[in-house]
Amino acid sequence: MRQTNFHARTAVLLTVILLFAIIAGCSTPARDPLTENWRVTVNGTTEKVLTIKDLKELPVVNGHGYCVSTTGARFGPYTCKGVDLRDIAAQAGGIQPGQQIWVSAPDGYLWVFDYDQLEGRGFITFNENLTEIPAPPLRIILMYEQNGTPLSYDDGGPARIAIISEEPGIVTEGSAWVKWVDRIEIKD
Ligand SMILES: Nc1nc2c(c(=O)[nH]1)N[C@H]1C(S)=C(S)[C@@H](COP(=O)(O)O)O[C@H]1N2
Ligand SMILES: [Mo]
Repeated sequence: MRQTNFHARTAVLLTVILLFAIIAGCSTPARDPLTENWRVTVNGTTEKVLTIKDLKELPVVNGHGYCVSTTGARFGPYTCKGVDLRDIAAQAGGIQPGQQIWVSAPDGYLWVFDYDQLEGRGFITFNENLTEIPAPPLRIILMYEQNGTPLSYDDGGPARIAIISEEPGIVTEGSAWVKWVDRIEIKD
């Protein structure tokens, strides 16, 4: 009898612990230290450091992105969500005609965008068969979501440059799609 009671209480206790574990597991979002510790420094006439939360509070831009590497491999098509690079520049004094934006990453990779490109002009674009086509209006964004999910590290996350258009099927050069962005500088 004593033994049975003991087993019954142990069973109840274990069930309660299990339930707590399940509830905790469901309500606590999966911690992602890489994203939590990520920062991007925006440097212009002033300097501002943004967290992923700060980035997500800036005006949201959605569009279609598709890129091709120098070896001809295509990545995409993706739906891309992020923040217009001009809105990020505005966090550090903004960008004037004639200025450039230098975007870099911890691996030392750097890509430069001129003012025209920030306005969506001056990019080389291709169709899906990699035939060069006239460019539709484009936008440069710092993307934090790809195909509706947070950008993974392998895809250049937490945040990566994407060149997007309203219409799908527009392929741009992959070299501009800077991965793991941690620094954005406005230069004369
Ligand atoms: N930080 C960083 N971003 C980068 C690169 C790099 O070496 N470092 N390579 C670029 C080049 S040349 C291409 S073609 C694409 C490749 O994208 P993928 O790695 O998603 O295939 O990323 C671009 N972004
Ligand atoms: Mo590339």
